[in-house]
Amino acid sequence: MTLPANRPRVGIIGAGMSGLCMAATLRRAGYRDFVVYEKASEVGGTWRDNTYPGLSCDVPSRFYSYSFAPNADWTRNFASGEEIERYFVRVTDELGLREHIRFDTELASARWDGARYRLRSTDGRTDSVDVLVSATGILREPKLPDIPGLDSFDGAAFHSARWDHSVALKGKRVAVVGTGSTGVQITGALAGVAKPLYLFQRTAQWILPMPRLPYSPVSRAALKLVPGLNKLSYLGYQRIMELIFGHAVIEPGWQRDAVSALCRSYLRTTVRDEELRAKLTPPDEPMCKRLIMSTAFYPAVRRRDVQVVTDKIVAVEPKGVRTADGRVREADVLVLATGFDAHAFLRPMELVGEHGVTLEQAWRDGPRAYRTVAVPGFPNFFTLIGPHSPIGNHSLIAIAETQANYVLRWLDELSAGRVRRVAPTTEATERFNSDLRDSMSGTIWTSGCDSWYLGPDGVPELWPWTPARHRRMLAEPVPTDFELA
Ligand code: NA7
Repeated sequence: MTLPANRPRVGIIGAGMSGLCMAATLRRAGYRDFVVYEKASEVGGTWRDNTYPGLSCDVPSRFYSYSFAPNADWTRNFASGEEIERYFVRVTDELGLREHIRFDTELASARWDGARYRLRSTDGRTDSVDVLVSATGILREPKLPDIPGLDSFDGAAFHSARWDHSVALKGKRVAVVGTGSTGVQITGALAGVAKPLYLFQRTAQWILPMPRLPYSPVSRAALKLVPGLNKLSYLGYQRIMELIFGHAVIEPGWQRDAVSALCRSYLRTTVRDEELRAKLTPPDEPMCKRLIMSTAFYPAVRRRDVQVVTDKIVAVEPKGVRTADGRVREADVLVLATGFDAHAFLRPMELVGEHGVTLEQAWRDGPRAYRTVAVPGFPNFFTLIGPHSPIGNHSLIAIAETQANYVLRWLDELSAGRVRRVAPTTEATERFNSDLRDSMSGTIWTSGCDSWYLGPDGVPELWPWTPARHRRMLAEPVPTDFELA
């Protein structure tokens, strides 16, 4: 029986990079009945929340853009956080997405009632949708370190994703905890501003020298004049990223050797002081943790007014940070660049699927999705940048686009009335996850290090194949992998 054509009403959770991607994909395909629920009062997600000094993206800007919304105006090869946030605001307005966004609306729950999802926001408002798309991002929930005495600090203390811009930094004693991408960028920006700057490093990180270079007005004008150049540049960067990093992280080969050699020689040639170099030499392989790109960090930590502290932090005290050697580094400002809970997914929101089973229950043993985009037992529910998406040093925008287009394929099926309810089978999901696990062993992430890439069971929650394989896998839905009604 063919059901009457009926465009489903779609709910999207989050107006960050991937939520906007889904919204734009729907609008471009002619869908109008969709709502984006956004807990804040502006778009941008992690790019709205993170405003720390030195913030920039580690994916080239011409590739870290929606393919359908090229930006000839990028001012640098690696755009600053502020510029990226402006880009998302502009795309939102230019593509007419703002009218679909319900700002200041945090969803508390979504419950499948057998036909639709009943939604409730934290302030008690209700709504219902036929299809629900989670676009809640991965770097959303700041992770505070478990350091005794954190609350006792007399000065200003904040997480890097909640930067307090009212706090003056010039000439102040600043302590930064954490040497991930964030701590490294902050150090590069605050060296010479803070006096002194203490960088508390638990584990050294490999750094790839990637200079941030401005684009000339001429090249920007050329890209505006000839839009094809923008496309060419996008494709060029995509090819390079996929050829180098796409392979380096998943299998041994010249790409891995080249990145590794470059990181090692950069450290050797840039940090001549042996004691400092020993401190900065990571115990693991380059790319085991997410690779950091910077040319500002090593020059920063070579300064006399910047100190890399490797003694274990034992407590924060009113005057500063105490380390295991008994020393207290006194500070006026304490910055916690300690990362995010990358496994929060929709939490704290509650999602209830068939038979009253919550996503929390379904994911008791760790997040498992069908091909990164759907979950058995949760009909008409899709995830963007969900579990095992190919996020390792790749453009998340490109990944989100692939996934949004996949969701669109199912929406078209629903619209045409060919199906009303779509959920992947447990069997297909398990098969996919078992293949994933079997393929993890050659990846660099299993070479022995701790990072936000690893799940609670120590298995990387990443994609062990090439980004191209992800695109191919999601190019067409496989109906036999689904329970359709
Ligand atoms: P990351 O990459 O998770 O880095 C967090 C850093 O904080 C890392 O150096 C941690 O050391 C350190 N950390 C965490 N807890 C503690 C405690 N208790 N004591 C000392 N040091 C601690 O987060 P970022 O914000 O830098 O980057 C996240 C992503 O954003 C990044 O990968 C890019 O994709 C953009 P550890 O290495 O665990 O020893």
